[in-house]
Amino acid sequence: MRLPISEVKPDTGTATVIGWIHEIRDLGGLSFYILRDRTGFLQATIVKKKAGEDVLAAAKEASRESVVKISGVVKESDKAPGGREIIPEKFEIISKAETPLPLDVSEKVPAEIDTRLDNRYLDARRPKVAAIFRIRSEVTHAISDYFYKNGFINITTSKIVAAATEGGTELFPIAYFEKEAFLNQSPQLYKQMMMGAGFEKVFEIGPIFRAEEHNTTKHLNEATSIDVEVSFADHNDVMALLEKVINVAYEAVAENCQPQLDILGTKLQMPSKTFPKLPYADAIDIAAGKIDEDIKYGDDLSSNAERAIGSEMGEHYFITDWPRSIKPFYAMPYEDRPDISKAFDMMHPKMELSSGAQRVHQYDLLVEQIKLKGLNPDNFEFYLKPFKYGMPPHAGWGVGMDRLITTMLDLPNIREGVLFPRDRHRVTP
Ligand code: AMO
Repeated sequence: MRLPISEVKPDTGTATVIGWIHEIRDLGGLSFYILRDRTGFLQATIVKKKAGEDVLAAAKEASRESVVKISGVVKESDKAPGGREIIPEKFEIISKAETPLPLDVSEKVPAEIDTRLDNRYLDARRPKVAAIFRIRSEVTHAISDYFYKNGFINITTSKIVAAATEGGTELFPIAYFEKEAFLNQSPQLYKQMMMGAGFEKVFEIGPIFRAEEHNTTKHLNEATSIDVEVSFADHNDVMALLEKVINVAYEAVAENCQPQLDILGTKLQMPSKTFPKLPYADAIDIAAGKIDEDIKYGDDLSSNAERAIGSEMGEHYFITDWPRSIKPFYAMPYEDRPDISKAFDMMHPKMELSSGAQRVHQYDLLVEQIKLKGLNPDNFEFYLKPFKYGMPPHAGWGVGMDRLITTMLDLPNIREGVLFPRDRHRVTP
């Protein structure tokens, strides 16, 4: 029976392990094969004078990153990883790796991000890379778990759609028989329709597609969004939910991923329980005072402006009370200040993590706002119809999962936390 490497202990008889050869060191009469699986490292020590012919022949043939099966007695050894070593009685090559390797898994030779992404299967054998994805899995689990425990229904909405939600310029058109169709930018309209269906609290963790042309360290053309929508809630209610969800994610990683944080050398900066709320007008003032850019009320915030405000705030924070003119048609205006919407962004000091709002639930106002954006309400018929037949007040948000991981682990590039990133130049692997 194969033992995971972390479970290999000295003085428990003969053990069998299967793993990749991480490193080979040949010292003449003695050679060391460091085996690796996802649980850790194990040294196989071969004393050439004592080893059997078969073991010596297989060991000689084995190359780095080959998958091998080794059986033998495990002994204590203070110099070996984990304080033990295996003395092979059987040594079998299960899958031999060609040489040279496209990438050095043992990290002695650093590789460019493009080489790493081209060979992601090899790159992900590196403990640091594997640690990021183990943490991402934990975040997905913890957030989903929180939603399930709090009465949310997990929904899956279509990614092939006929209309834009977040503005028409960033859509990927697709060939869809005789019809015009696109990849969805956001589950926005669908999660709102499920409020019309009476589902009350929904969430979806899934892909969003944005045909953004810029190539940056925080934009992808395919991202993962954590979306929620809640009925009988306003913008303040869902901001409180968002604070909770971010805290849940960090707490789960702190509790369950310390070994991975150690591998990465990362110390988590735990977020506050509640985040300060900065009105948009004040955010503009801060940015205007700090950066050398012509910036005025009504402008969207550039990356420079976001960073300037972020360094002033120094922690997660909300930007609230956005001008209606720069937020999507579905954001609810204040009753007494119709030019300002009940929309918010949630920011990490380094970048935006989320947008959300209380939504318009009145049919006439929604049609008016669609028109104000220069869009044609006829294209939104499927979405508008539920608003005619009993739509509860509702609010929600979307968090970029990839950005959440990037900022949590202080990664230099969003691509580090995405298995197979899609950007302007990359559609493979
Ligand atoms: P928004 O367009 O702000 O809002 O997107 C929500 C969050 O998704 C992430 N995100 C991206 N991450 C990486 N690359 C991209 N190209 C990219 N685009 C977006 C960001 C962003 O904050 N429907 C609304 C949400 C809502 O109101 O519920 C929406 O899509 O972290």
